[in-house]
Amino acid sequence: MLSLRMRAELKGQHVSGAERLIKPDALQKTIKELIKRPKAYDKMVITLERVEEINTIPKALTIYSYDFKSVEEAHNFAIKSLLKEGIPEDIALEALNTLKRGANPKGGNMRGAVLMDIHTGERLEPDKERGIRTVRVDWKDRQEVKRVLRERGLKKPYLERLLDALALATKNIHCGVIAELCWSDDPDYVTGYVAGKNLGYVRIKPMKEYGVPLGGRVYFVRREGIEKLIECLQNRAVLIENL
Ligand code: PML
Repeated sequence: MLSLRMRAELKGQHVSGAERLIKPDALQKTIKELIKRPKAYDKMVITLERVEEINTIPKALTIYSYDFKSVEEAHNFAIKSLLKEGIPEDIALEALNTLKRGANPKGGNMRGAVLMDIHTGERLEPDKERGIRTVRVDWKDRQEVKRVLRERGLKKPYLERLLDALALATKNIHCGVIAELCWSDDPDYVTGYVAGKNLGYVRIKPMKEYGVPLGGRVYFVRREGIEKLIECLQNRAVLIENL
């Protein structure tokens, strides 16, 4: 199999990224698809790697969706949900505030995720500007999963986004992340989610106001075994079989 990754920047800021795990004969078609994804960019990096060993996850996290009238209500719901997964309220609040102000200490977004200690709220990612990127994850049969989601009433262009985020969150929990908080850095996209083994994949709207370019991911983790967790997130290749 091949891991094909695309990331695009505009004026030094990350604007788009995607990954596919594919058979070599799907390479050209998939490159064409990925390079069309960013709306505007001045730099694009395509990475192609051969992957020898693939693990499979039989079932993705279950999807739930909730809409709220305001960001404040949505955030309160996110905090309550995270509490069910054992994340203390003050740590969940710290995570929300981190994404609100921009997780990169130099300003703006990070390319990867924040790793937040569930007990202390301390940030544990070794590089605080880059963060940790979950890569090497995809659907075994992307077209079939898309078809099923369409049947459930989910429409383009959000489908691809949901597909990618759900695959990523499923791998994160599989690797040992306790829970995740995310919303997009796309100013036109205000749906975010919290995820966890018990919670499933809980889509929440609106996690920010329209027009805000700040977003990202916080992974709630235990300090013990952090090296093994990072190794899994960054290196283990995983295909998800079903919704
Ligand atoms: C992103 O754009 O990277 C994050 C998308 C989060 C929500 C995806 C969804 O479920 O609609």
